[in-house]
Amino acid sequence: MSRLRTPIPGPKSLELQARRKDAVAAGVGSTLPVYIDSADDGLLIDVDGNQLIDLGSGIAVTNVGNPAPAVAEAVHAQIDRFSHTCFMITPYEGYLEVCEELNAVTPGTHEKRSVLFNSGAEAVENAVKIARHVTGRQAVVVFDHGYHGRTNLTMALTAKNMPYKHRFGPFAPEVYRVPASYPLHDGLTGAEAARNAIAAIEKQVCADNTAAVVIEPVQGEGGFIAPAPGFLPAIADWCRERGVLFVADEIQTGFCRTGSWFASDHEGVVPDLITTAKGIAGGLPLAAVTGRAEIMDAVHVGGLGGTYGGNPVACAAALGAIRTMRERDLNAAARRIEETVVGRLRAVAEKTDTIAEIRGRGAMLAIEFTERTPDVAARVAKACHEQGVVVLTCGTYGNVIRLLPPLVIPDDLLAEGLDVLEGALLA
Ligand code: PLZ
Repeated sequence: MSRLRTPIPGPKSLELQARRKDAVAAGVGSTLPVYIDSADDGLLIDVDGNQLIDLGSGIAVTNVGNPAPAVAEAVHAQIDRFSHTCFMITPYEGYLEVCEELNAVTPGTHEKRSVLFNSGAEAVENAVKIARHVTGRQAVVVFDHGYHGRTNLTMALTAKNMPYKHRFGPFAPEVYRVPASYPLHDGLTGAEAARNAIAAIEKQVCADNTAAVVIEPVQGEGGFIAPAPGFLPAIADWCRERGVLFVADEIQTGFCRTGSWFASDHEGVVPDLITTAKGIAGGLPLAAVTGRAEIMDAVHVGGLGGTYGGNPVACAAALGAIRTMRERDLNAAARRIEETVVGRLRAVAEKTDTIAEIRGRGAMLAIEFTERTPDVAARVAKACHEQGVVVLTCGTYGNVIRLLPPLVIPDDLLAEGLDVLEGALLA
């Protein structure tokens, strides 16, 4: 393929990979140890001059492109003015503007407030802090296949042991896990799956002890699992009736990824609190909790914060990213990507019995293989990587290939990436 100049990884990447072993802790992995030198909307260019087609967006981060002109411009302008003051010491307008945008674009027209952090895990931790504080209850309910981060509390919220939790315990208490809706595996309607989840909550904890239900509206790391229609609204209704806060973790699904601003929008679900990160700032570290004003304002002054939360450069990047989402109508772009990819992959699935399902929403799409072991997904991913196409795997059973292209990916580049994937699937 003309985009590749060397085998993958190339000689310079191999050199860096050897150097890395003596410098970087072994516990942090890399899906594809190809060292990146620059990027160009949908392409990652490595140190050997190879052009890789990016169908991962750095795990749903560079939704607006990489580098996105509006993000780069805003970052340059801000870093020349000031890099940091600490919002808790002397505030600045950019933080306010990001909160105003978040309050406007997140589901629901009620009055909202936001608070900014650095990473998704930190946002989830803080959503739980706020929920416990305002309800005076301690229990947090999460779901099978859920993923919420790698800090101590969020490891407890995360379902999968390996690699996230293995030998990292003890974990935070008062976390209860209940069945999710996984249509391919459980064959249940949304209402049936919700009844099971609610019955489990009532048996194991009871609403009176429950501060929050924390849920990804489309589960990400767990396998790109969209719940059966009706599941999310039924859980949200139960929460509302019982005074339990419904917390949507939209860290992977947010900011146009699923073809609407947030995945909760697809079923008209209005969360009490919503956590965001990843796509919010076009690659700079920023995260947020947004929620009902009366909940968010219930916490005492000084109870929320952090040195870098809402860093001015990250805020400038977020404003550039959100402007790009509006100007380029990236919700529509995500829906077009869905049409293209699903159409092509469903045709491929007809030709092989290794594929159990093609699914997803917008540009958050997945192939689940029939075998509930990682073998086929790993083989397909490896074949794609060797041909310069970055795809990721996921799933409780590791048997899912996920696609998260930047929403601005040119049509011909997406088609080229899919050609390679199709070849790998049918090999
Ligand atoms: N909630 C729904 O998807 C991050 C992490 C992959 P941080 N997902 C990718 C890995 O192996 O670490 C994520 C998410 C959802 C929370 C998080 C955590 O966000 O910014 O990685 O802390």
